[in-house]
Amino acid sequence: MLGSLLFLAPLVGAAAVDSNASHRDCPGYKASNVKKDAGSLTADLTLAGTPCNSYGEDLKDLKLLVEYQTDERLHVIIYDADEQVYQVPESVLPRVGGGSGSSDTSALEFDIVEEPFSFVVSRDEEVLFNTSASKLVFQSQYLNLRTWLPEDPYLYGLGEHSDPMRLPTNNYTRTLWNRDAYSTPNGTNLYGSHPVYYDHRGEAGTHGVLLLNSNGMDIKINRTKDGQQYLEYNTLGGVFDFYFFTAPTPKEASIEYAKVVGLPAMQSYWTLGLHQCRYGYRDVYNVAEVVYNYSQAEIPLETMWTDIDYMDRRRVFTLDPERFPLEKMRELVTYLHNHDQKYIVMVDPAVSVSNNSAYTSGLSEDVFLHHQNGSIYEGAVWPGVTVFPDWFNSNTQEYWNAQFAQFFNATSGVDIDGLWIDMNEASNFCPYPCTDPQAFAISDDLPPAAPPVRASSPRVLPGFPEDFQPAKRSTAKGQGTKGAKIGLANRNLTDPKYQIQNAAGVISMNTIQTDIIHAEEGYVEYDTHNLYGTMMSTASRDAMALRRPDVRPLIITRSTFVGAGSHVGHWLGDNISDWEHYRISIAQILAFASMFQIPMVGADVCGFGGNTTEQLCARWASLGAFYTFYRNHNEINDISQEFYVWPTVAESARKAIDIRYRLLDYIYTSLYRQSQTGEPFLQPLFYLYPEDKNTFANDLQFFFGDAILVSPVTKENSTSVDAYFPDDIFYDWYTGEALRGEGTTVTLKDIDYTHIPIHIRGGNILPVRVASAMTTTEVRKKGFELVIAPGLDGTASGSLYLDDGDSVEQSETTEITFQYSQKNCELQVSVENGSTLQVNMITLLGESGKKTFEHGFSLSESINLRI
Ligand code: MIG
Repeated sequence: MLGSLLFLAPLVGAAAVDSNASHRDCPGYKASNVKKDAGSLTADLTLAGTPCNSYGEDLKDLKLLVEYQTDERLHVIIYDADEQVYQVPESVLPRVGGGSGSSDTSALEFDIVEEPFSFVVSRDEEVLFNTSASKLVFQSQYLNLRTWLPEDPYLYGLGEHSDPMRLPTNNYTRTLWNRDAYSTPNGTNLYGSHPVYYDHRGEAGTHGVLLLNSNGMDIKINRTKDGQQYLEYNTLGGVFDFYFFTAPTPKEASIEYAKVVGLPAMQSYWTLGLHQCRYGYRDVYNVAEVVYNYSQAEIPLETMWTDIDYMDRRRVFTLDPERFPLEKMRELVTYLHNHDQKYIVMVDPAVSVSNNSAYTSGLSEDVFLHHQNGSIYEGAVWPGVTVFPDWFNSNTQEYWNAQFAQFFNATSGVDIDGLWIDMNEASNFCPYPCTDPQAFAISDDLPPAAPPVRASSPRVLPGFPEDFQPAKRSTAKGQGTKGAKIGLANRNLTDPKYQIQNAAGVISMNTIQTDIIHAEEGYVEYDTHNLYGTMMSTASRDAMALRRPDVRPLIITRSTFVGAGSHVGHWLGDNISDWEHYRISIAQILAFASMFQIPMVGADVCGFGGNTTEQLCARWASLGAFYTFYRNHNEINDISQEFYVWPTVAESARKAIDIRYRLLDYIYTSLYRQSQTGEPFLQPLFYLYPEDKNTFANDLQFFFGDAILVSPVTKENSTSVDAYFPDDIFYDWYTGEALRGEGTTVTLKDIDYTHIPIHIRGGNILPVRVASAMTTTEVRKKGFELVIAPGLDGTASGSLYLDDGDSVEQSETTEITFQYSQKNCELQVSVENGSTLQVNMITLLGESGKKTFEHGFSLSESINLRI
């Protein structure tokens, strides 16, 4: 198989370029013309000596702009005076203004040192960021900036990676360059780029630093020879576009981040149900059989998925006529819809050049990427030779819409309910320079392609001078245009001198060639590679929204960039069915959900690559029930791992789904809140106990909303877990038994393979459905049990948000808050607006066990109840 060959390829190119040697001799900059007013500061920066030109040419004239955007947020941008250097386009990440901040009232203070230029950001006299650690380097193909950090800091973020949640502080390099990263090895660059870190300083607060830059980069966290801690950016271009934000707690810091990158998209209620997928379902009957098996096993299945198997020789927007014929596909979808179930398929960005309408119409609309000589750029992916949509081309959205409208047509096509997009780093099997994709595709045994229809590219006239040759299609265009921020001209776009530690090798390796120039403005792939997946995400979301304008589209993407959560959700890609990946998935979902503001996230449950085991799959079935996005997915050629395959797995899944489904409204309410305010749903322990140092590096337990602590068993063959309980009161989900946390580790015992320890955190009131059901549609019809878990102070509170679960525009929503106080034994229910709430029972947890009041009542207005 082509895939496996590639994946075994040795990691090349983690070349040991010592970034510290050459550029330490660079002259740095001198600031002049410093102007301040209440809300901003500007200065000119001039190269302070002979250029060192270490990895490109030193730019002589820069500008500094500091904006006190709000009292919690500082924008600091260092850019070229000519504004030619590439900046992340506003169309991909709309910028926030501010205007309410001022240097007098700001929690953050900015101080400039003029020569050599450096700056300090501080909070209450405490230095947060101090760039005097080195002289600034701003070259045509290399930026370097180093900040001092306190000794052994608590740093988080900088995704996508599979390293511990708390980042290593010694000799750590986080490379960001989106990559098809089979097996998600730790220490390497993975599918997405999120150059934001959080620095948590306990009581003093938490701040975040976003470097809004999409160029390939190495971020290093290390110590100097004499032991001084630093963080250093080494990027292949772009500008220093920093957002510093601060808050008293990590949770509030995440909220501040959402203000910069956008609030996450709200998902429909059904998307929280169980999803089943695998690569390698051989035909539509096989898919139908899985749906049937789930119902026979009485394991609720909300959404069935199909991988690239459905395609005709793996060409997007086609159906395999024999194995997945249209008529049968439509029957399958109708069956699912009649049973309140959903269907999702995969779409890849690469379009096959074999004769098919997605290719021919894309050609005629000229939406594919071109080489600089005008010929269409070709790579090789699943269907053999492929071309790639250019998301910067303004025709591409319409092209994509049309493909979706036709292929996913409700009356004549495959009427999908959500979308899965893959391979959008973008992934290209054909190794750079990929001079003969056809030969590569054939040699690597890809499915035989029908004779390709080729784009006509301008024919070079041999022997004639350059100016006599046919016009090149994509000349440098916007490159080098003053004020355009599209990129400097005359850069080496495939082989820059500074080599980032891309685990795939050179930057063009197994992706779209980086010297490609995009349509219209003329952005180059070198600068915008990390945006490809996110641009495909928004284009796909818009195409899905056009098909069904009234409902929220679910899009799950593999590649992401800053701000992607406003449009899509993410799955963690090709993990392996082993315990290590099971464990690290927790750190990964926490980073995405809380720190990058992509709350709809999950790992392939039971593991993707390699054969899972009954025990691992049983444990993962229950851990996955506490991811936001809960999907079992498996690789082709691995043993089947649907939850019904083994008895203990089925049992574990049923039990965990029962809890998850009864909590659906709690989840939905929390996600709604995150979509409105940025307050994260999934959270690391330190988000809720920011002053308890024991929680700072804990990435094996987590909070599922504010009220539920999940403490999974993390080791093979173990039936116990050492779980940390902060100084607070917790109640066992199953028994109601109180556990007084004392800031110590408690060994929870006798946890069989079908069980996952869950505790309710004191101080919360949970609206729980009285029973689960086979679909989320049925769950929504059940009444509520209000579970009151008093905190140490004897009070508890909670909330419930209800709407129709699906519509973009809601006609009627209900918001209810609950308040309990032990002192007067009173539960207050405030119905802020909206419809009737059916309460069937109230459960009060306490030191002495649980009390249940079983009288049903319905509420349409606020009341006080004595209980
Ligand atoms: O090169 O579509 O991460 O979930 O099953 C592999 C086949 C392509 C990678 C995805 C995986 C999916 C697989 N895809």
